[in-house]
Amino acid sequence: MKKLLLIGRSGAGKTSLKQALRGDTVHYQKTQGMVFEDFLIDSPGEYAENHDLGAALCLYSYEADVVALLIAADDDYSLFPPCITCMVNREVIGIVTKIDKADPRRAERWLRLSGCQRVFAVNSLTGEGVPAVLEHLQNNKKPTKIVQNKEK
Ligand SMILES: Nc1nc2c(ncn2[C@@H]2O[C@H](COP(=O)(O)OP(=O)(O)OP(=O)(O)O)[C@@H](O)[C@H]2O)c(=O)[nH]1
Ligand SMILES: [Mg+2]
Repeated sequence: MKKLLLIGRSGAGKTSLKQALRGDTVHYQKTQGMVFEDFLIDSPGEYAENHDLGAALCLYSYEADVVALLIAADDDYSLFPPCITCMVNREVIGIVTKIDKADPRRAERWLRLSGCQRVFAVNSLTGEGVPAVLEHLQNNKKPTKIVQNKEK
């Protein structure tokens, strides 16, 4: 299973998605610091909302195989600037959360503008869309190792 780092503003639904991905009961729990559990790394929304802490997220991405940028379907704005995915050297996927609350297409467009080529849509409360994220983490092959030619 590839390790996933969840990034998004406070209330975007990162912890709820983490709980749904782990098969736990989804319940509200404010994230107070970086949380490492199994194949998931959960971050507090404040990291994405604060410029200096945002830089720390780039460093945490080294702990992950895949980075997920989350935007809720009913969010009024996106925190993520265009083409931001190049700031990390990991695969970056987009995840639209709370698809039960609004049309997910606007959030999906923001995520694509930020550089996410693959965008998932989930409702963590019902589990809709969650298996597709799990499948992506299972199926995704690890990057090919660069093997240097041995000198003769
Ligand atoms: N309707 C609906 N509500 C959701 C969904 N996902 C999360 N929520 C609710 O959104 C609120 C915030 O969710 P969290 O998962 O705590 O958000 P977070 O991104 O972890 O927030 P921080 O820990 O503050 O960074 C909670 O009340 C959740 O129940 C969803 O898919 N649908
Ligand atoms: Mg949280």
